[in-house]
Amino acid sequence: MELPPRPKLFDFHGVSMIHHFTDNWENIRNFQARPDDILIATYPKAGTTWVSYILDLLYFGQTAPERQTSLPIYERVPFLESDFHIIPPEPDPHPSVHTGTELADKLSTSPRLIKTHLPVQLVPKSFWEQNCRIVYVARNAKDNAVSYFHFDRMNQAHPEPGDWNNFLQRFMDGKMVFGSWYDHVTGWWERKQTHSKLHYVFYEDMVEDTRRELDRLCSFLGLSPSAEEKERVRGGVQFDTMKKNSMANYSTLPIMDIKISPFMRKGKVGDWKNHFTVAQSEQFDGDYKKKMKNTTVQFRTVV
Ligand code: PPS
Repeated sequence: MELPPRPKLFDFHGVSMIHHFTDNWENIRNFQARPDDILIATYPKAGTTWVSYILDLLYFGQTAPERQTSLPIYERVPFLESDFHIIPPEPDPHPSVHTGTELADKLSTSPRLIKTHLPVQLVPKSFWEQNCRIVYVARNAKDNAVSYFHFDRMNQAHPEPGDWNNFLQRFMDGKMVFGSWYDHVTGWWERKQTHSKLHYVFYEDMVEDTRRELDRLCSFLGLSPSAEEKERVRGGVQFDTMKKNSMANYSTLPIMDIKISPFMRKGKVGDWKNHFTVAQSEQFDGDYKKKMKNTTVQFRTVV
């Protein structure tokens, strides 16, 4: 398959974006959320797929086991702002196009699980009007940057990452697809203070104690699975299990070259130490303090 050229970043309402996530904007802006929809929101590479898989198993693991072998995660949990045709148009006179909004509209599950990387101010207003539950996952900036760097190497749909040093500078400048990490995690943190149905999860907490975070998630969602069921979910979402699972590891998307870097790459806290030089780390920390001085959100870079 011939791959399209790498896209360019541009400013979209003050956020760096690429056209794949803005071309369908009218439909995104006017998207009609339902009261029982669950929005999974993250900055890219913070643990979206992990939490998506957890929620999918919690809701549908027992009632629809065939999903587990036949439906990739990106079809179970539509990516709201994506206009990629992840399912190739059918060779018939009425080819189907599957943008994130179309996939979400076609979902027959209840609840619908929907993924977004949008910063809080760009989320379609119907999610707030319908008072939907939202799970926001945040990951420490250093590991998030490293994961994003490797993702941009393997994902033809994103701009070229360049070398690590330049990429890190761009990350600090907020010139990334979906904008500034700093604005994203703090914007959602502020919203949590007023939107009671927002559960803010840290990737580091999930790595440290998945059972505890599963319990917290269930309590937020109002679910009470049996102990066996919870263990089944926990087993299914362990890093090594998901890495081997072709329905979860994005090996079925041609736009991503998992030979360059796997989507399920390391799944660790602290891998940044293998990438940052001492000088880069010091510069990053100094800049971080300035950018994060007005927020109470705290991250851990080791567990
Ligand atoms: S995306 O493209 O934004 O949706 O990516 P996202 O799913 O948010 O993030 C991918 C990173 O999450 C790691 N991951 C996991 N870590 C631990 N356990 C499990 N089960 C798990 N599933 C996904 C994945 O490996 C990416 O992180 P890195 O550091 O690159 O390995």
